[in-house]
Amino acid sequence: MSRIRTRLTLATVVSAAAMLGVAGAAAPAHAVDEQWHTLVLHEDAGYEGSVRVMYTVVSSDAYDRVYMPTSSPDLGGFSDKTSSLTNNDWMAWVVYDDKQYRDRHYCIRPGETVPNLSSSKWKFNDKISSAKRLETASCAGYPAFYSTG
Ligand SMILES: [Ca+2]
Repeated sequence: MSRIRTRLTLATVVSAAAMLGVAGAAAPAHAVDEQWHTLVLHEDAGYEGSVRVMYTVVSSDAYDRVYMPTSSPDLGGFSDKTSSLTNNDWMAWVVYDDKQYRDRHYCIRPGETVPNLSSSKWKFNDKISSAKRLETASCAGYPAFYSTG
Protein backbone atom coordinates (compact mmCIF):
# COMPACT_ATOMS: atom_id res chain seq x y z
CA MET A 1 0.00 0.00 0.00
CA SER A 2 1.33 3.41 -0.87
CA ARG A 3 1.43 6.17 1.68
CA ILE A 4 1.52 9.67 0.37
CA ARG A 5 3.02 12.47 2.40
CA THR A 6 1.45 15.79 1.59
CA ARG A 7 2.11 19.36 2.56
CA LEU A 8 -0.43 22.02 1.87
CA THR A 9 -0.71 25.74 1.94
CA LEU A 10 -3.85 27.81 1.74
CA ALA A 11 -2.77 28.91 -1.76
CA THR A 12 -2.59 25.37 -3.10
CA VAL A 13 -5.98 24.50 -1.66
CA VAL A 14 -7.62 27.56 -3.14
CA SER A 15 -6.00 27.10 -6.55
CA ALA A 16 -6.86 23.41 -6.65
CA ALA A 17 -10.46 24.11 -5.70
CA ALA A 18 -10.69 26.81 -8.33
CA MET A 19 -9.20 24.56 -11.02
CA LEU A 20 -11.56 21.76 -10.20
CA GLY A 21 -14.56 24.02 -9.75
CA VAL A 22 -15.39 22.45 -6.42
CA ALA A 23 -15.72 25.55 -4.28
CA GLY A 24 -19.37 24.76 -3.58
CA ALA A 25 -19.05 20.99 -3.53
CA ALA A 26 -19.50 18.72 -0.54
CA ALA A 27 -15.77 18.26 0.03
CA PRO A 28 -14.64 19.45 3.45
CA ALA A 29 -13.52 23.08 3.65
CA HIS A 30 -9.99 22.00 4.56
CA ALA A 31 -9.75 19.67 1.58
CA VAL A 32 -6.21 19.29 0.27
CA ASP A 33 -5.39 19.27 -3.41
CA GLU A 34 -3.53 15.96 -3.20
CA GLN A 35 -6.63 14.13 -2.07
CA TRP A 36 -7.84 14.40 -5.63
CA HIS A 37 -5.24 11.81 -6.60
CA THR A 38 -7.78 9.10 -5.93
CA LEU A 39 -11.16 7.94 -7.19
CA VAL A 40 -13.70 10.78 -7.31
CA LEU A 41 -17.42 10.03 -7.57
CA HIS A 42 -19.73 12.82 -8.77
CA GLU A 43 -23.43 13.03 -8.02
CA ASP A 44 -24.32 14.49 -11.43
CA ALA A 45 -23.25 13.76 -14.99
CA GLY A 46 -20.40 15.85 -16.39
CA TYR A 47 -18.50 15.80 -13.07
CA GLU A 48 -21.01 18.14 -11.44
CA GLY A 49 -22.84 18.13 -8.14
CA SER A 50 -21.54 16.93 -4.82
CA VAL A 51 -18.54 14.62 -4.74
CA ARG A 52 -17.30 11.65 -2.77
CA VAL A 53 -13.51 11.25 -2.72
CA MET A 54 -12.26 7.80 -1.82
CA TYR A 55 -9.55 8.24 0.79
CA THR A 56 -8.82 7.90 4.47
CA VAL A 57 -6.79 10.42 6.45
CA VAL A 58 -4.07 8.54 8.28
CA SER A 59 -2.87 11.51 10.30
CA SER A 60 -3.08 15.26 10.05
CA ASP A 61 -2.17 18.50 11.73
CA ALA A 62 -2.48 22.14 10.75
CA TYR A 63 -0.08 21.90 7.81
CA ASP A 64 0.46 18.26 7.01
CA ARG A 65 -1.92 15.55 6.10
CA VAL A 66 -1.13 11.94 5.36
CA TYR A 67 -3.82 10.03 3.55
CA MET A 68 -4.34 6.83 1.64
CA PRO A 69 -6.71 6.12 -1.21
CA THR A 70 -9.11 3.66 0.39
CA SER A 71 -11.75 1.20 -0.76
CA SER A 72 -15.28 1.44 0.64
CA PRO A 73 -17.51 -1.63 1.01
CA ASP A 74 -20.52 0.64 1.66
CA LEU A 75 -20.86 4.16 0.31
CA GLY A 76 -23.62 4.90 2.80
CA GLY A 77 -25.33 8.19 2.01
CA PHE A 78 -23.60 8.36 -1.36
CA SER A 79 -24.86 4.93 -2.39
CA ASP A 80 -26.92 4.86 -5.63
CA LYS A 81 -26.01 8.48 -6.39
CA THR A 82 -22.99 8.47 -8.69
CA SER A 83 -23.56 9.72 -12.23
CA SER A 84 -19.98 10.39 -13.34
CA LEU A 85 -16.55 9.46 -12.05
CA THR A 86 -12.85 10.17 -12.44
CA ASN A 87 -9.90 7.99 -11.54
CA ASN A 88 -7.00 10.27 -10.53
CA ASP A 89 -5.32 7.43 -8.66
CA TRP A 90 -2.30 5.39 -9.74
CA MET A 91 -4.26 2.18 -9.33
CA ALA A 92 -7.38 0.87 -11.04
CA TRP A 93 -10.70 0.80 -9.15
CA VAL A 94 -13.77 -1.42 -9.45
CA VAL A 95 -17.19 0.05 -8.73
CA TYR A 96 -20.09 -2.23 -7.78
CA ASP A 97 -23.87 -2.01 -7.87
CA ASP A 98 -24.20 -3.57 -4.41
CA LYS A 99 -22.33 -2.95 -1.19
CA GLN A 100 -19.64 -5.43 -0.07
CA TYR A 101 -18.25 -5.49 -3.64
CA ARG A 102 -21.14 -7.48 -5.08
CA ASP A 103 -23.34 -7.64 -8.17
CA ARG A 104 -22.67 -5.86 -11.46
CA HIS A 105 -19.37 -4.01 -11.63
CA TYR A 106 -16.98 -2.09 -13.86
CA CYS A 107 -13.31 -1.24 -13.62
CA ILE A 108 -11.84 2.21 -14.27
CA ARG A 109 -8.11 2.59 -14.96
CA PRO A 110 -5.82 5.42 -13.83
CA GLY A 111 -6.53 8.60 -15.78
CA GLU A 112 -9.87 7.41 -17.13
CA THR A 113 -13.11 9.32 -16.68
CA VAL A 114 -16.74 8.39 -17.26
CA PRO A 115 -18.82 11.53 -17.93
CA ASN A 116 -22.25 9.92 -17.87
CA LEU A 117 -23.04 6.53 -16.34
CA SER A 118 -26.53 6.53 -17.84
CA SER A 119 -24.96 5.86 -21.25
CA SER A 120 -26.51 2.83 -22.94
CA LYS A 121 -23.02 1.30 -22.91
CA TRP A 122 -23.22 0.73 -19.16
CA LYS A 123 -26.66 1.73 -17.79
CA PHE A 124 -24.99 2.26 -14.43
CA ASN A 125 -26.44 5.61 -13.37
CA ASP A 126 -27.26 5.97 -9.65
CA LYS A 127 -26.09 2.42 -9.00
CA ILE A 128 -22.65 2.44 -7.36
CA SER A 129 -22.82 1.23 -3.75
CA SER A 130 -19.22 0.11 -3.11
CA ALA A 131 -15.80 0.79 -4.63
CA LYS A 132 -12.66 -1.29 -4.40
CA ARG A 133 -9.11 -0.16 -5.11
CA LEU A 134 -7.04 -2.71 -7.00
CA GLU A 135 -3.33 -3.19 -6.45
CA THR A 136 -2.63 -2.91 -10.16
CA ALA A 137 -3.02 -0.15 -12.73
CA SER A 138 -4.66 -2.62 -15.07
CA CYS A 139 -8.15 -4.00 -14.68
CA ALA A 140 -6.72 -7.47 -14.14
CA GLY A 141 -9.60 -9.39 -15.66
CA TYR A 142 -12.43 -7.23 -14.32
CA PRO A 143 -14.87 -5.88 -16.93
CA ALA A 144 -13.75 -2.35 -17.77
CA PHE A 145 -15.66 0.79 -18.76
CA TYR A 146 -13.34 1.16 -21.73
CA SER A 147 -11.48 -1.37 -23.81
CA THR A 148 -7.74 -0.90 -23.96
CA GLY A 149 -7.92 -0.68 -27.76
CA1 LIG B 1 -26.59 0.14 -5.92
